[in-house]
Amino acid sequence: MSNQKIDLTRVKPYGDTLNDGMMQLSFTLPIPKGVEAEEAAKRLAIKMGLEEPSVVHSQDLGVGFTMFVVYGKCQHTVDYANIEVPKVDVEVMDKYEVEAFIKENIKKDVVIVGACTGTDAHTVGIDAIMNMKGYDGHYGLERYKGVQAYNLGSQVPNEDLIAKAIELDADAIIVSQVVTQKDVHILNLTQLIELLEAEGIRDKVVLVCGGPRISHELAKELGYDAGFGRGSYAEDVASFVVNQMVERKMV
Ligand code: B12
Repeated sequence: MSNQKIDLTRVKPYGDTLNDGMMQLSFTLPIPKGVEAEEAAKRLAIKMGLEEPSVVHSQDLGVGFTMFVVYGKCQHTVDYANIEVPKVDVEVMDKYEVEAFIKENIKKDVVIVGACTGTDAHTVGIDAIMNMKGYDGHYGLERYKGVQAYNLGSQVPNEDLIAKAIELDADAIIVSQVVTQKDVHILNLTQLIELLEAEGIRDKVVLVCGGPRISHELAKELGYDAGFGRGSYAEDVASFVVNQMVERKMV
């Protein structure tokens, strides 16, 4: 494999040999487990563009539903060479570099207020970014010298988040949205922007959102300064906030 040149304009899945197209997928159908169910799964895989599909596992889910794992050959390729994805444009500093940056360039504590808003009850994402112990070996904002981090928790109405930000004279508001069913995240995030504009403080804060299905592109479209997705850490958002404060002369 290593001797073969990879054409980045036409990449396809790899199983045993380069470009063999082998891939695996799993899904559930609302039908009872059996040979007919496996045949249905195979036919569906063919319609999805897989050649020579085989059902390598099927599991009765107990209520007339069956989960399948199917292996097959993908016929399609993708042009990787010409993909451009909008990304947060900042050099990420580690915790200590952020602390030094604040001391040198901002010369006051940076106040960051965060919450998971609306009906969304998922606290783990915002805790990962803000809480003292952080996430995956990366300390959260509460641990940063020169940062005053206020984590309001989950199911926080946008009005309460704004009221707290005004009370604390926050430099940044950071919002977590994990549930995206029926586009509830779009509604929540849009409402926050509208309320901030109505209060006349949208431009006075660095406004950031994050969550597993949030992209920088979506965040910008909605009127946020940046968006952070899966695998983000406190230093990513901290680096962005402090740089923005300096760029926008908020210090
Ligand atoms: C734990 C969990 C719960 C717990 C939450 C407990 C708690 N205290 O948080 C409970 C059981 C309460 C729960 C409830 C529900 N859940 Co739930 N839950 C999960 C689960 C298994 C893990 C989420 C998690 O903790 N991830 C770990 C954290 C660290 O990851 P993260 O959130 O992505 O955060 C990272 C990044 O996204 C980013 N980030 C996140 N926020 C922010 C914010 C900022 C500012 C920044 C910079 C970065 C950032 O940084 C973090 C660290 O890298 C997921 C499935 C999954 N495996 O993801 C489903 C999941 C999120 N839940 C789901 C659903 C549907 C629900 C319910 C609606 C179920 C129901 N029908 O009742 C309810 C909703 C309740 C509500 N009102 O919100 C769906 C959402 C589907 C969708 N597309 O919207 C998921 C994806 C499960 C699924 N596959 O269906 N859930």
